[in-house]
Amino acid sequence: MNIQWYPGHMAKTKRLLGDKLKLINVAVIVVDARAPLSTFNPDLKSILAEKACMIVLNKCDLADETQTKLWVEYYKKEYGSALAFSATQFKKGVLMSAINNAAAPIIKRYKDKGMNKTIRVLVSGIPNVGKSAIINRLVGRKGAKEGNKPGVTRGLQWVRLSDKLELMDSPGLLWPKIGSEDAAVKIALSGCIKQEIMDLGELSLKLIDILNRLAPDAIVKRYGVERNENALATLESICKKRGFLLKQGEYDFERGAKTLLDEFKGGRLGKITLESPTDFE
Ligand SMILES: Nc1nc2c(ncn2[C@@H]2O[C@H](COP(=O)(O)OP(=O)(O)OP(=O)(O)O)[C@@H](O)[C@H]2O)c(=O)[nH]1
Ligand SMILES: [Mg+2]
Repeated sequence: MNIQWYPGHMAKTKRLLGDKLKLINVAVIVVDARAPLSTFNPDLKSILAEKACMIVLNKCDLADETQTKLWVEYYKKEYGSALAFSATQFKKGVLMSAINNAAAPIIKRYKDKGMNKTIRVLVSGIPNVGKSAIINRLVGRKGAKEGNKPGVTRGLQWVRLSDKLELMDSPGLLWPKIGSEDAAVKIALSGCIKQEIMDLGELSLKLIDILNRLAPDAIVKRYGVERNENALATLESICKKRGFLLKQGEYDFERGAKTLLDEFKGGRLGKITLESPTDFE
């Protein structure tokens, strides 16, 4: 299953980010709370090695609460600062204070030197994790373009937050070769890879297998179908229940697959996290 996606604009963004790096004081790295490690871009670790970093597990409104807590602890140990957030459900307070905390020592250092400089905060991460939504939540207006598909933001963009702070929105960045298929599947299931390049039928069968393991009742509850270990049979039952039929009376698997994937991404199957820190021990 080929779900590698590294178009030219990502390579260009990586280059541009490298050029702008000396201007950045704080880096907010956004991951998807439903797959917090798989949606963390390892390239950013090296780019941002010397910066004050903070990991934001966004879309936590769609994730399992217990798992989110474990992941916040994991990232706190790893990077010092991490928090769960929802750009669509939370007020900006928790995130704002975390950014202010990260900025405070830098502001003080400038002040001690008699300088009154703007602190620049980069918001970075893979496509569609909610970077622009987070910026909009922080500034309280739609200063950055958002959209329910990956690859919306093109080019780096500064958005002023206050007289002291400036935020930089950046296009989602994947990396040239996603190591494991397991990670690629979770990235795809979180909506971070362009749909057009994927085999949605195959992806939906993988989702059914994962759900059978992690949340065995989710599909049964949502679609009123019988539990079945066979993914294809399950997809068929979903099509049957929803009346997804083609003219010749065959099942419209494509429509079934797309519906299942969209409803999972939209949180309609429940708050489900696809990986746990213990999976990686
Ligand atoms: N449920 C939920 N949806 C969110 C959250 N944050 C963002 N979204 C939605 O996720 C989609 C992507 O958000 P964007 O802010 O455009 O994501 P991005 O990371 O800037 O994406 P690119 O610019 O394409 O890299 C939009 O439809 C948002 O409304 C969240 O916390 N919870
Ligand atoms: Mg964006």
